[in-house]
Amino acid sequence: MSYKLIETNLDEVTGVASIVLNRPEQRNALSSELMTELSEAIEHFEGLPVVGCIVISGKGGKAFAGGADIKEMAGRTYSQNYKDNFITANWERVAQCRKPTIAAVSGYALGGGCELAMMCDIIVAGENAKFGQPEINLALLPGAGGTQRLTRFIGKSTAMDMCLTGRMLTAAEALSLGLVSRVVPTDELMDLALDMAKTIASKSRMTAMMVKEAVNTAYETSLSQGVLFERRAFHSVFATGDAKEGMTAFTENRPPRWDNK
Ligand code: CO8
Repeated sequence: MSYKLIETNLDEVTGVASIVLNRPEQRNALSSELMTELSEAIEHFEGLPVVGCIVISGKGGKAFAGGADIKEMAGRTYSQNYKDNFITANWERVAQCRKPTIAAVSGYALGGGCELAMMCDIIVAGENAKFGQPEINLALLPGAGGTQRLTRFIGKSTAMDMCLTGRMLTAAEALSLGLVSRVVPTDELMDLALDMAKTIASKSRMTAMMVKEAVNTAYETSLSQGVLFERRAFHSVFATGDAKEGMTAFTENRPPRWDNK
C-alpha cells in the first residue's frame, strides 16, 4: 500500500510493523488525510497474521505529533463537526486495534499527538520528549481522549494542571507519573521501540491480544468486573493450542513453537 503522509514498513521475519507519521515540516500535524491513512494502515496491519506488534513514531525527531492540524481545523463549524462526527472514527481506530501498539515519542506529543500516543498500549520516549494538552491556549479542549485517558493514566491533579495551564511534561516527569514505560537517550529510541515490539511479536499472538484486551478492561469496568473478565479469559486461554504448547515446552525444557500463522 502506498501513502502520502505516513511511511509504513513490515518486517516479516520479526512480525514488527511500523508506521511513521511523515509531515516533519508541519511537526507531523494530524490532518484528517493523515489520520485516514493512519487508520487504513492500522486496519491493514491488524488484518495480517504475520504482524505481532505495531510501532507508531514521528518523522524528523522534533515531534511525534504537534496535534490535530490547527490550520485545517480553523475553518470548521460546529454543524460540520457534528454532522461528520469530526474524524472520530479514524482516531478511535488506533485505540480499537486488537494487536499490541507502541508509541515511540521523540520531541513534542501535544494535543491530539499526546492523545494518539495514549491510544497506543505502551508509550516509550526519548529524553527530548514533551507531552502536553495545550488546547486551552487556542480556547479549545482536548477532543480525542485528553481529558479522559490522561486523567485515568496520571491522575486528576496533574491532568487538570496540563489541560488548564497547557504546561508540558518532560520525559522524566512522564516516566515518574507512569504515562510512559521507558525513557532512553533520544538516538536510542527507535532501537528500543523496535526491540520491544520484536519481543512482543515473538510471544503467542493470540495470547498477546487477550492480554491487551484484559489490561484495557481495567479502564472500562469496576475492579470486580475486571477481575471476573480476567478470570474468564484465563480459563478460556486453556482452550488454545499455544497455552498447551507453552506449558508443555516448559515441562520439556525446550523453546515453545507458537501457532502464529
Ligand atoms: N497544526 C498545524 N500546524 C502545525 C501544528 C499543528 N498542530 N504544529 C506545528 N505546526 C506547524 C507550524 O504552523 C509551522 O508551520 P509553518 O512553517 O508553515 O509556519 C511548522 O509546523 C513548524 O512549527 P514551529 O515553527 O512552531 O516549530 P517549533 O519546533 O518551534 O514548535 C510546536 C513546535 C511546539 C509543536 C509548535 O508548533 C506548537 O505549539 N504547535 C501547536 C501545538 C498545539 O497547540 N497542539 C494542539 C492542537 S489542537 C488539538 O490537537 C486538538 C485535538 C483534538 C482531536 C479531535 C479529533 C476527533
